[in-house]
Amino acid sequence: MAKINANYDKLSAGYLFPEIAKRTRKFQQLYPNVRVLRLGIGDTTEPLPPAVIDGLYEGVKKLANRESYTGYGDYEGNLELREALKAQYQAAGVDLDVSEIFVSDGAKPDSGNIQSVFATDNVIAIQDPAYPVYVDTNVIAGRTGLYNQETKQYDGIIYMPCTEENGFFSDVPGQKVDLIYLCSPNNPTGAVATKMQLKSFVEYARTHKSVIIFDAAYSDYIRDSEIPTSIFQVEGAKECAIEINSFSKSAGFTGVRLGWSVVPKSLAVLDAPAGKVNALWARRQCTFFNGASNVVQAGGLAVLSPLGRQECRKIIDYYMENAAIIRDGLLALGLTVYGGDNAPYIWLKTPGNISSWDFFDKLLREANVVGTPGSGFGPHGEGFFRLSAFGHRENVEMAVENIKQNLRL
Ligand code: PGU
Repeated sequence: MAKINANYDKLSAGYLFPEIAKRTRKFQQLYPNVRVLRLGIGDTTEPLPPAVIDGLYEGVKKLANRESYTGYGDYEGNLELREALKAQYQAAGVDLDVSEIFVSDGAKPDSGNIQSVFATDNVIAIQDPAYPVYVDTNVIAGRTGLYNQETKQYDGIIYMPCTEENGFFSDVPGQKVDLIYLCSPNNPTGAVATKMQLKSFVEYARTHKSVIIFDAAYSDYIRDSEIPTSIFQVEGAKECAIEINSFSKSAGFTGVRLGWSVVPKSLAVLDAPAGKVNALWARRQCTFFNGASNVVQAGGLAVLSPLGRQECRKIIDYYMENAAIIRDGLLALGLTVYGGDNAPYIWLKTPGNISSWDFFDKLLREANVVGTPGSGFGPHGEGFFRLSAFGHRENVEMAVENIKQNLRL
């Protein structure tokens, strides 16, 4: 008789964003005439710029005749695209070989799948709060114990609390761990890691032969030139880190789907020669994944062209102006607000210490604005709330106005 993977039953709740969508639908059914303003999921809303559309068309046109038609591509991604990514890293002071770059269909699949090349008895450390994929995929893989209803933590995971006191970036773990998930600019807190902070993690990882999985999906939102856009800007990181990134937030590819991971050949792990993790990721990808869409990769190449970059930058600036509008509006109300400087997320403290989900209901009811409860990202997210800056300007402005006028504080 077939048995299910019982680890799924350990998951404490449904995936966060469908849960929010469900509650929003229910509200909308009750109040069909209310205009609900969505600042919940971090999903881009602006159309793709002309250079990128042209790139995608080029990809389509190549499929229209025999000479330029291509079917399955390289599992690791189109070489030209990997060369362009390599050049982008080079401009940021990071030298990579193209064989260290793996193109994928996004940072979510990569950040969820990467754990599969590591042993199940590795101890993992995760920022708390964090993008839920890191915890959930490790639960499903059997790398944790049960969910503890009291602590709201899974047994076996080392949580690194990200709090107001530490500026939402914790110190290195107090004990030895094997895999460390870091995200900067951070989802959900909007905090960024300084070079010194990343250096301390790189030193920790090299000492303990741990591997850092660094999610840089929002790197293009960094405004402060002192903040690293890649962990590989820290010396020694190529011996201890994997980096994951995406075209979703930098180029509006949330629905188009394209991302990449960097698995350095020099990554050192216990009992395996240098190059082993790179080889395992290549093996994993060519077994489970048939390469990113050729049309989409042509679009990705256009994103990385000088014109594409320029056009995408304008859209990022637009979202960052949204972030400033949200932040300033909430500050004017006297709320405690973080993030929004180097990230498209605003992280606010719920007024009157009410729970994150109570604030979700209150904000929806009183201001008709949908956001994301901080507790959905981990126990230290309780009492906080995330607002996304990825909306259309008029919706963002209306949301802030509604909050100002109608939220009862
Ligand atoms: N990594 C981080 C840190 C993210 O916040 C997100 C998206 C991704 C990866 C996904 O990148 P893709 O390249 O598009 O796969 N976070 C959004 C969307 C929610 C979701 O389920 O991915 C958010 O609102 O947190």
